[in-house]
Amino acid sequence: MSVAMSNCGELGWVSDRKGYRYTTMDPLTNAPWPALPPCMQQLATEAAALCGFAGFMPDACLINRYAPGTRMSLHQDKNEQDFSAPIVSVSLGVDAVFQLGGLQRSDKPLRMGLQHGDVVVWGGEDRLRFHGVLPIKPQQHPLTGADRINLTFRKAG
Ligand code: MD6
Ligand code: FE
Repeated sequence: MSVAMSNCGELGWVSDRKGYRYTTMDPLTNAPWPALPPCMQQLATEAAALCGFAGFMPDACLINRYAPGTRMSLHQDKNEQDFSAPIVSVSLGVDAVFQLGGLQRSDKPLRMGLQHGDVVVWGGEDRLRFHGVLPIKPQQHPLTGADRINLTFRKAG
């Protein structure tokens, strides 16, 4: 099972034969990614500031849809240019269990439940921690049905 992905903002994250990278165009439409809605940019900037990262200006928002059974294995987010900017993650829809690990893949992760509306910010010395999502359990949410939507705001370029 894999996560369905799209993007909004100036840059979008794509994975293809050439590997993982950020592009200014959606390869499925050959058009620029849709603009980041101002209210969402503001939410990401305010959440980052509350966590000590003033002036966070995301240029990319990854949109991930997790169907039941879908997981994301432990990984680091390291395709961005500037690791001094945090990552802001907004969870919508059904519940998930987030794993927050250390700087080595082998470090034992802690588990955190994430519910509709939860926001996680990681940055500074924690920016490159391994993280992931356990398989989504079958459940229903009034707004998203069986799915979980995750938005991650980044300064990619
Ligand atoms: C989450 N998402 O879904 C965390 N990373 O709660 C991620 O860590 C993530 O959704 C890289 C690319 C897409 C993602
Ligand atoms: Fe990630």
